[in-house]
Amino acid sequence: MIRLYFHPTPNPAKIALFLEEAGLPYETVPVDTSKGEQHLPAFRAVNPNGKVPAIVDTEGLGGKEARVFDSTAILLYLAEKTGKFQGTPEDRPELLSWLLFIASGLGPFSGQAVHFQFAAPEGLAYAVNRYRREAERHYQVLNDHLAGRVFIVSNTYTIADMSAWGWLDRASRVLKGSDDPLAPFPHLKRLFQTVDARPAAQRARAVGKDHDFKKVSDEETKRALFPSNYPPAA
Ligand SMILES: N[C@@H](CCC(=O)N[C@@H](CS)C(=O)NCC(=O)O)C(=O)O
Repeated sequence: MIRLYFHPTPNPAKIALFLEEAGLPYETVPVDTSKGEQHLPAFRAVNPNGKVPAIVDTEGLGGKEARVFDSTAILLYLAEKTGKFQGTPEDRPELLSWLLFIASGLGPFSGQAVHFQFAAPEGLAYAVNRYRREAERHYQVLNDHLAGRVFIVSNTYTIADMSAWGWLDRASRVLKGSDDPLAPFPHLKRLFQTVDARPAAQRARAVGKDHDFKKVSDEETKRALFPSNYPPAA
């Protein structure tokens, strides 16, 4: 059994997608990051970095319980465990390259673009411009790679596509104000639509719907999500 520590945000969504695609039995454990539940000691024992997603696999290697945190680590772990969605051994260099491109570039720049347009104080035009442009630049790199391809790696559906789907789903927030944010990136848009049309993607979207996650963004939320903006408690 796998326990998925979850909040309805892009990085956990990737793991929900994998679990639904692979048909692995799992239990969802809600972590309401707007209430600060990511900082509770019980969750920190699963992810010392205090972010979702994380998983506990009660039947890890040799039957030993294993925790895994960070969406890319989890995708690689689950792909290795199941032998699914990782392409062939020859695909490994491309798979790792694109996974890390998303993990260290497309994802974080998208996240910062959202932060500076929706959460930061107004008037930080330099930051908004920088993160939007960097998100767009990463979109362009992946878009160019996808010309003439169906999927990111070797025309096979892999964890790299799942990883991209999690963040491309938020393109309208990354490129705030655009009605069709992926239109300038037609190959990327096609990839997103191909993954999004899969039945497992629809099931992944339903994960956590039965939980009443906090929706309002108040002082508690800001302190929970951006603790480094506040001086440490005396
Ligand atoms: N590199 C991490 C990033 C995880 C991350 O930033 N998760 C967000 C949700 S998408 C989160 O937990 N935010 C709450 C917080 O930062 O306190 C991954 O890919 O899993």
